[in-house]
Amino acid sequence: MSRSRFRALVVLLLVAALAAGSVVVARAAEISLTVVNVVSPQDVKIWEPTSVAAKKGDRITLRLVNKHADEHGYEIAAFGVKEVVPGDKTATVSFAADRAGVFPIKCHLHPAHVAGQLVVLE
Ligand SMILES: [Cu+2]
Repeated sequence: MSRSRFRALVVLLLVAALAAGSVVVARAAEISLTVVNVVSPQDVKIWEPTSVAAKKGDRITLRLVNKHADEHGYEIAAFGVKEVVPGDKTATVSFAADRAGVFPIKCHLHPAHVAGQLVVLE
């Protein structure tokens, strides 16, 4: 193999390695979830599922379905999510889970309404 051909081959392999490397870069996942407002067996109004898990960097979209006649709130204060869902209506919230931790989810209109937590893994 001539010197110039060898050089061309090395450059080609480098470009291929770089291209392959760019494919390996992790891409943030999209999480879409329907959260329904129900009454628990303990007769407490809750959002179900109560807890949402994600990985840092995920984009989360939650479809909030309020099955009750009265309005309820859905708040994840740490991510600026604060939605009031009117009775028998649906609302959608979307945000980026850009930091890891455990963050409370609650109905900000009725503190007695047990909600849950958003768990964002590193
Ligand atoms: Cu409520």
